[in-house]
Amino acid sequence: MKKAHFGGLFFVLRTVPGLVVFSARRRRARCGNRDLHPLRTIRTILIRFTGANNMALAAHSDDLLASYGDREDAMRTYLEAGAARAATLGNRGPVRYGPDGRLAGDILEAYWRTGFYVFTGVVQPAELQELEADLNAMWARLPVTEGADTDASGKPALTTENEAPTLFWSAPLADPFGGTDLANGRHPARMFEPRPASGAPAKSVYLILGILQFSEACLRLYGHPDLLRIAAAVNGDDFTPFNEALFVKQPGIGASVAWHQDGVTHWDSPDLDPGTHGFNFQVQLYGSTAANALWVVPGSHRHGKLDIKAMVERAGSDRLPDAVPVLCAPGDVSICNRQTVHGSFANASPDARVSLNLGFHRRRSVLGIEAGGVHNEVAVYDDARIRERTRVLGYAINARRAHYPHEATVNYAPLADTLNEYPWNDHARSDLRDYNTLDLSI
Ligand SMILES: O=C(O)CCC(=O)C(=O)O
Repeated sequence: MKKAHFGGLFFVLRTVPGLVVFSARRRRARCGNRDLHPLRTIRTILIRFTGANNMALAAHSDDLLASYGDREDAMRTYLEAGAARAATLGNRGPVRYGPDGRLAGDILEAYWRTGFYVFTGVVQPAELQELEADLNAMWARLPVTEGADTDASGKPALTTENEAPTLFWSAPLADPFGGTDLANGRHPARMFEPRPASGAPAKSVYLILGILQFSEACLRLYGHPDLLRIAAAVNGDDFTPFNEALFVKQPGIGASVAWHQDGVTHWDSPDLDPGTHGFNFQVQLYGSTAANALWVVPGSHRHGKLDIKAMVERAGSDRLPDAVPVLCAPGDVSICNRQTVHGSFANASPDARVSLNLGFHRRRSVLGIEAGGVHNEVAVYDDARIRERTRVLGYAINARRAHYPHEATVNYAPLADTLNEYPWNDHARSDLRDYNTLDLSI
């Protein structure tokens, strides 16, 4: 562990050899107060992706930092204040279990109080390296431009055979959803779009759905015993899948995700409670900083559907006053309640964020519900549909067991008697194609 002191705040950064090395350059002496800005002081000196979209861009020049224009000072103050508020919430630490083997009660209390929790050090460096290698290989196979059939090397691109929606593209530092009717209009206010550096690609991928079909390392993480135990503690032993996605916030390019609440179906239900629309894990490959993190308004999951447009208008900008960044080191895993008001700013910083989202629901929130339309077709989520979608978790658990035969295993109750029906083999690999058409999206 290494402690670095940035602009009056302590950030605890773990350094994973060969993956990511952070260095802090305190340039206040040279440049005065401007250097308090995390966008200026945190420098990623080794993040190397290769491939068609050039994930690293290697473009962490000061050009990026001019892009906030006259908002730069306000943004700097906001990022620092948000990180300081996050440090007071008491909702981070290693995964702990009680004597009964269930997730520790104080962790659950902190999650239900704030709407999110950061589990530190869940994914070990060796597994992170496998994840990075897989994602590098996948990234090199993306279509060379939006709609192209081939990757940068002229071979058929990763997604040419897919019918389900997979790749989401954005102009650099843009807000593709904010203020539009997309996704049921759930991103009602547009985020500030900083000016990208010259030379940024016209468009690049920032979100990949159905990610488990493209990466066995991601699939294996889906069956991680700690993740399954946390999901059982939050959503009950009979929890169900929701969807899985990869958010990529490339330095100087990554799109914003405008403030939103995720749920669709149950907002007007008399039975609505803070857990009704489930939660998402985010597994962090490179960690996150105030400048590139997911931000959450703590406690907002307890107040039903909120008027986000009015919140932004009251704030006078997209800098919601109470929001905090979900700060992570590489290998940390956060859970975020889908009913919280959450979002992320365009990544004008020099640091990449690569987050694997794994979403889960309570079975009773999903069973018998007619839903869909955001991630896939509208359908009734009956028992057969839930079982079919859950097979992906069966593959994940078996793929993980085969890869890590000495790891303690965990029982996922709904597959307790049928897990061996989902062996991880070539049939399973092809069965995953377009599995996300069956996502359980509520
Ligand atoms: O990671 C991000 O920037 C956005 C994530 C998000 O909106 C979500 O998990 O629902």
